[in-house]
Amino acid sequence: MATEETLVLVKPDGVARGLTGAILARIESKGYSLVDLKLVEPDRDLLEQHYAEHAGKPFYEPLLDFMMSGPSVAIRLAGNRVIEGFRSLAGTTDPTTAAPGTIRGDFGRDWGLAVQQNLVHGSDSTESAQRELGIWFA
Ligand code: IDP
Ligand code: MG
Repeated sequence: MATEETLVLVKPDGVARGLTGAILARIESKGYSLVDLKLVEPDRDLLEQHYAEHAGKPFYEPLLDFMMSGPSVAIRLAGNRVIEGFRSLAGTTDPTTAAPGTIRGDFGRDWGLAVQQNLVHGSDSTESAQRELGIWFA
């Protein structure tokens, strides 16, 4: 099987709370390879492409505002089965119920906002990974 790549983002809440290092440590400890990494302040156009599947949902506008509230760290991450492996490290979407031991479960909580601030993004399929890497690492 060819080595896979995924897009990981440390979202603005993770960067603002100083958790980038802790999150990168988990990724590196798991054994995945950092291929490229940069601090990005995405504009609305980039985020509309990235989150196209969520357009029209109640949390869509709050999500875009949140993602424009500060820089994110974008990571091109490689390894066999890294797409599902990073999603497993991240935990489920809602940080309140994400399993302890996961990034979202250990570092996240409900802040009473319209959008779940859940620290990280990870692509959910090979198609999404290729599409999203093209957007963030154009
Ligand atoms: P994922 O990041 O776990 O793949 P998605 O369903 O793709 O979750 O949603 C994208 C992002 O939108 C989530 O990470 C979260 O920040 C936000 N989000 C998703 N569902 C909700 C919701 O029901 N309420 C508030 N925010 C949400
Ligand atoms: Mg998703």
